[in-house]
Amino acid sequence: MGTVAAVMVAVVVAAGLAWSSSAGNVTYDGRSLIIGGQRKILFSGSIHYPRSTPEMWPSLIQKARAGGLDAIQTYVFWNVHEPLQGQYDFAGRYDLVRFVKEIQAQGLYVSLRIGPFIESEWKYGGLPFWLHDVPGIVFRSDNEPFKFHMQRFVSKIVSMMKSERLFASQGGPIILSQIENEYQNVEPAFHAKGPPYVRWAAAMAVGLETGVPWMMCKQDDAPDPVINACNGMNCAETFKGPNSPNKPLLWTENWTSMFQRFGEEPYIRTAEDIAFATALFIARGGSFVNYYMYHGGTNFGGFGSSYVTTSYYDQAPIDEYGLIRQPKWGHLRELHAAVKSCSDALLTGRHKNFSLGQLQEVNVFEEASGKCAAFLSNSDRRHSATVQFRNAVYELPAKSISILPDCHTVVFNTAKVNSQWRTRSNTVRQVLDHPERWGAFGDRIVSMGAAPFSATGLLEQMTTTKAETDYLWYSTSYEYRSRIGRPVLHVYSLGHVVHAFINGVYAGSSRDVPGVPGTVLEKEIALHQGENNISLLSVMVGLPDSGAYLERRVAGLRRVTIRGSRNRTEDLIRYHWGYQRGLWGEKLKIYTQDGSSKVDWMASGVSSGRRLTWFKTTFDSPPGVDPVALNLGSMGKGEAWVNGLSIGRYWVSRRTPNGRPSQSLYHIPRSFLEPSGNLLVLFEEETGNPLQVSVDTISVRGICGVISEDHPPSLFSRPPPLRQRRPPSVDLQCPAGSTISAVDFASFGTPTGDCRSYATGGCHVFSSKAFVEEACVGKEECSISVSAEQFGGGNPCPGAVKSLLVVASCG
Ligand SMILES: *[C@@H]1O[C@H](CO)[C@@H](O)[C@H](O)[C@H]1NC(C)=O
Ligand SMILES: *[C@@H]1O[C@H](CO)[C@@H](O)[C@H](O)[C@H]1NC(C)=O
Ligand SMILES: *[C@@H]1O[C@H](CO)[C@@H](O)[C@H](O)[C@H]1NC(C)=O
Ligand SMILES: *[C@@H]1O[C@H](CO)[C@@H](O)[C@H](O)[C@H]1NC(C)=O
Ligand SMILES: CC(=O)N[C@H]1CO[C@H](CO)[C@@H](O)[C@@H]1O
Repeated sequence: MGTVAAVMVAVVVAAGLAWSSSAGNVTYDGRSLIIGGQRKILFSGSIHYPRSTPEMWPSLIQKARAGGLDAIQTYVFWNVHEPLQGQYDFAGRYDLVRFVKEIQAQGLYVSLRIGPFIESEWKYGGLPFWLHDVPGIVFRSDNEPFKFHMQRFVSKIVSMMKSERLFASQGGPIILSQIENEYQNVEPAFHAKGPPYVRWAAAMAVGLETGVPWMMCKQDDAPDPVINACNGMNCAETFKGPNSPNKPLLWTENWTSMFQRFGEEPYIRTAEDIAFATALFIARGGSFVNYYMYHGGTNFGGFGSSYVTTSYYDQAPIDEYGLIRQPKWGHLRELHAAVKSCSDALLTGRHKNFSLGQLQEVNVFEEASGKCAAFLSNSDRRHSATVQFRNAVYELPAKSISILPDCHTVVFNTAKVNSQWRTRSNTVRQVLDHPERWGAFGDRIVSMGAAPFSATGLLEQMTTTKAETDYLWYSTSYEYRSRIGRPVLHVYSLGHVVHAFINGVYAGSSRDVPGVPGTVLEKEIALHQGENNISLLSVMVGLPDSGAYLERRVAGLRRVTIRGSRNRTEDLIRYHWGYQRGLWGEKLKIYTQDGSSKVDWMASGVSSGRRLTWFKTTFDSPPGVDPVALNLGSMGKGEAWVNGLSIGRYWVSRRTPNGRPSQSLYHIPRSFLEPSGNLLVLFEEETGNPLQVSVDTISVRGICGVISEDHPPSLFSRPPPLRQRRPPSVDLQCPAGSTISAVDFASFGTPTGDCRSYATGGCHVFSSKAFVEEACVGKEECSISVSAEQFGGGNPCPGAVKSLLVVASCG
């Protein structure tokens, strides 16, 4: 075995974080970005300003900084800034300058991905919908109208940043900007109009003279001097590399998880897997890694793209609520510190790699002075490996990389998680179960005669609503004659959901089937002889956000027929249809204080089970500072507002293959709340029951640590394990304001499993639990060394490598 931690290399935790105000002109070479004349290895994380609140920004950025990040990356969201052509909004959650300055205040850099096409699981990929109606426009191609508006917006953002002196060349924090986004994916569809657009976009951006480099991600032929960067899960393995030896290896999106659609389970990417991919990228010469997302946040309002849940990348190192997600956050923090301790060798040393076995490799960075850093990697996904490197023997767990900042001492292995684990839980603070405190208002079922406008045929939904609402009513009048037999209504829609009403009475709904475009409603209906009102509500769950020719996408009803049981089919496509954009309640803004007084709310309607009903109540803020969420587990599908602010779409009735809702808890930022009397309004499309809705708080209740005797000591344990041999320790810490209230499990010996599932093993010191209770209960944090002396001396199982596993609760 290599000398484990006999000499700990001084881990310059602070140096990695402190921003030596040396912002300055940014250039690059084949090794890295060069900021103010200095080469840098940079860790960056995506945080999107409209997906949180200005009140949350300082703490999110502070947690990112404490996690060892050097930079925050964000897209710029065109459609929130210019909702109507020429009318700009940079206030509140959309205050980009404030966000950038907040990052600057905390000493971090900014990577600004202007796009302005951003995808990002965001409505229309970030493009404002009015662009769709610009005559002759073809998005993202060599098309004058598109280029005109793109240049206008990009120039506006650049000049805004310049006038606030935010580019590094002006002493500000922005070190990198991005133009376009993953264009290569769609470029072939534009044929001859693709390549000139790429060249134009690059030249246009470079011409704005920001003094910092531009990059394009997923664009292998990014024109000089624009840097081509990689997005994906495993850039070390899949990326062909920069298209010039003078460009550095940058990774703009290393996915920490995956966004989630309604109907899907969360995607869990382990801390070990992310750390492996990142370490391999650095080992192979990478110099900039951005985690996508570092904090995902919330798709407030209707801004999530098709089917995307309101909660965005909750599995990131900082969760939706702004709480640190462990062990992901802590494991990456250790990785960053370990890599930073190799910075000199990485940036100035000669890079060589050798094979150490069939699936084992070492990457060495060695300076003439003798300074040396090494990354030992084992790509075998199943088996650990024993390798020899410079006269020492190292054990590498399956799919792992060990980092040796002095080419000798292992300070970090990507598969060995030393960070504490945490379990988040929700506590019900108030169930809104008093029927007398609720009011209900049934929205109008729009019949042809009541529709504000009409047209022949079925209109395209997005063009008709201007994408300002999810809802479009289609209604017509149908003359039924019983000789066609029992009627079956057939509706084919490219919207996401359809609700059908016949003569004002609910008749049925449809939603899409995963993997099949469009939704089909087929339902036997009851019709009167003679005239009948057919009212169909087409609902979109977000706009598309990707693909070529986005401007040509269509949605809404495409075909409506009534088929008689005697096989006569009547096509309603050519009928005269009445239309209403949005819901009556939306038009009155009844989710606001003012708007809510415009309708009569019925106390008795709360449990009527009527579809398309608005519900209203008030609630008090839970005391304390824990994040707040609305538990909508008893509802079906719709949208929720608190004090007039949309907290997003909900869709609880859409179950995952395991029968669970994809999302039941919906974040209410504390800044949306008053101490008491908060107006809560729900629009429910189905038959959800508001009397079981609760106001919950979210906190970390469970903590757990596990570590084995032969693990390198934590790079962050206190006091720091510098230059002295200390046994590794389990470090437990409850969130501020709470203490360790109970030890639920503790075993020193050979416990099996990890914090997800565990049991005592063949060797177990019986007093483990009592000992840990003594050391930890009542304290905010505690640290227990993994050594036999600590547990009463003696050696309970000679020869075995022992470990300590502790599971505790915070309260
Ligand atoms: C960047 O370079 C320009 C011209 O070379 C120079 O005027 C400016 O002072 C530099 N900025 C910084 C922050 O060093
Ligand atoms: C050296 O690294 C390159 C990629 O960076 C890789 O393709 C090659 O297999 C490595 N060589 C060895 C011997 O591991
Ligand atoms: C259809 O709707 C109109 C109002 O738009 C109403 O006057 C008429 O009675 C309705 N017909 C039926 C059969 O319900
Ligand atoms: C309607 O057509 C289907 C097949 O197209 C046939 O199976 C069915 O018997 C027909 N029904 C009547 C009432 O003619
Ligand atoms: C959703 C998606 O595109 N995932 C891809 C991310 O990248 C990895 C490899 O880099 C692919 O395997 C995934 O399919």
